[in-house]
Amino acid sequence: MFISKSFIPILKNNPSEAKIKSHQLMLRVGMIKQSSAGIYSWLPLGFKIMKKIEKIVREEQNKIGAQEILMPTIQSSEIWKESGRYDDYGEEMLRIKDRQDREMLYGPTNEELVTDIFRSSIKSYKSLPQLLYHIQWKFRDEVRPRFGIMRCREFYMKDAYSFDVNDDDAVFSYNKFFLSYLKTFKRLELTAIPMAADTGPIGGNLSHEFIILADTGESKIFTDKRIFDLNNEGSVLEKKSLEDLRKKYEQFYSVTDEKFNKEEFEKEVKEENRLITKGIEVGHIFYFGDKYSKALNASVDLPGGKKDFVKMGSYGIGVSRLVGAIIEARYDDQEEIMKWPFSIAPYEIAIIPMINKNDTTALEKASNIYEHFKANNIDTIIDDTDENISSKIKKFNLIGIPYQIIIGKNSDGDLLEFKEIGKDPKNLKIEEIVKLLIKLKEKN
Ligand code: 5CA
Repeated sequence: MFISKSFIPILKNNPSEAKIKSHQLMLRVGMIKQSSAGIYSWLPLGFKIMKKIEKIVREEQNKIGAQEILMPTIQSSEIWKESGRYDDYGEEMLRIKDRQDREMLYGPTNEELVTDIFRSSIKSYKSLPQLLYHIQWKFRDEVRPRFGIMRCREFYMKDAYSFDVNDDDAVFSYNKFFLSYLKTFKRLELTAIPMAADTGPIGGNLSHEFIILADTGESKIFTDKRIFDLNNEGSVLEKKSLEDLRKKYEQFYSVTDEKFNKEEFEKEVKEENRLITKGIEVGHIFYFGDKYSKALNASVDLPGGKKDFVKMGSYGIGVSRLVGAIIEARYDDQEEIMKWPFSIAPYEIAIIPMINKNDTTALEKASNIYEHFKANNIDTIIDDTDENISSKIKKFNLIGIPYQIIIGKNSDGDLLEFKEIGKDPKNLKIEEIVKLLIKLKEKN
C-alpha cells in the first residue's frame, strides 16, 4: 500500500474527547470513526487488525473441535419469551418492531437462538458433545458507553456454546474452552488471567473472566500474584489433564469484585502476595447446566431410553475490545510508540524513504524493495509522501508496524537500514530481511 493512496486519516494531536490511551490512539491514527454514541465504523487500519485477531480466535476455536456457524444479528422475541429473558434483560436490549408489528431484537448474546438451532436437529446423546460458535456483531444499549470500542454499544464478539449429555462431560467442554482461551490470549501476546467471576444475566454458577491488567480497566480484581508466573497451559485435550490445568490456576486466589470476600482473601493469600488492581475483561466463560435447555425443551435420548435436558455452557471473547486491550497493554503513550504483535500488525513492514522534491532516487529504491516484498507475499506499506523524515518516523511510531526500512541519503549499495520498532537499526541485505519476515510469518 502506498500511503498517499491509503485511507489512514491521521490527526496531529490526541483528540480531547478520548480519556484512555487506546481510544486516543485509535482515533489519532484513524482506526475507527464514531458514527453515534457507542457505535463505530472501522476504517482500514483498525479493520485489518481486528480481522487478524478474529483469525487467531477462530483457529484456536477450531483446534478444540468447535464448529463455526453464523447466526443473524436480529432475533425474534419468541425464544427470549420462552427462556424468560425477554423481560429480565431490561433496558440493555435493543427492541425493534418489524412491519408486521412483530417484536424483534438486536441480539446482545445468543444462548436462546443457538439452543433453538440445537433442539431442531440433535435428538440423541450419540451426537454429543456439540461445540458451536460464531463471530458476530452484538448490541447492548449500555447505560454509559465509554472508552471508545472498549465499552461500546455495538461490538464484535466470538461466542461459543457447548451441549453435553451430563455435568461431567459439560465441565470437560468448559475446560476445553478454558485451555483454548489461555492459548488464544498468549498468541496475542497478552497475559490474560482467569478469575472466578459472577455470571450476571447469563446465569449459572461456574464462571471465569479472563482479565489483562490495566489501570484503565473497568474490572476490579483481587489476586494472589503468583498466578502471573503460571505459563504452562498444557495442550492435551483430555479430561484429566484439562482438570489439572484448571486446578493449577484455581489454587491461587483470583477473583473479580463481585466474588471478593475479604476474610477469604486474607486467609488464603499471604500479605506479600496480595495484589488488588484493575483489569480489562477480554473473555468470559460460563457453565449453566440446563438453564436454557430446560426452558426451551432441548433434550436428547439417553442410552437407557430416557430423555434428559442437555447441559450447556457459553464462552465469549470480545474480539473488537481486544484491539483496544492490546493497545492498553503495549502502547507507550509518553514516547508515543506503539508496537503491534507481528501476527496482527496491519502491515508487516514499513518502507520509509527520505524524499526530496528534486531527487527521486530514494523513492525509486523504496519502490523496488516494495515490489520485491510484494512478490514474497509480505504485506508492506510505503511512505511515498514528501513529508520530512522526522514526521514520517513519528507517524510510523504511532501506527505501530513492527518493522521498518529507512532509506536515507546514505543508503547506498546492498545494505538497508532495517529496524524493529523501538530498537536500534541494523544493516541487512534485502534477502536477509525477506527471510526473517517469512520465518516470523511461519511462526505465527
Ligand atoms: N453469552 C456470554 C458468553 S458468549 C456473554 O455474552 N458473555 S459476556 O457478556 O461476558 O460478553 C463476552 C465478552 O464480550 C466480554 O468478555 C467482553 O470482552 C465483550 N464485551 C461485553 N460487553 C461489551 C461492550 N459493551 N463493549 C465491548 N465489548 C464487550
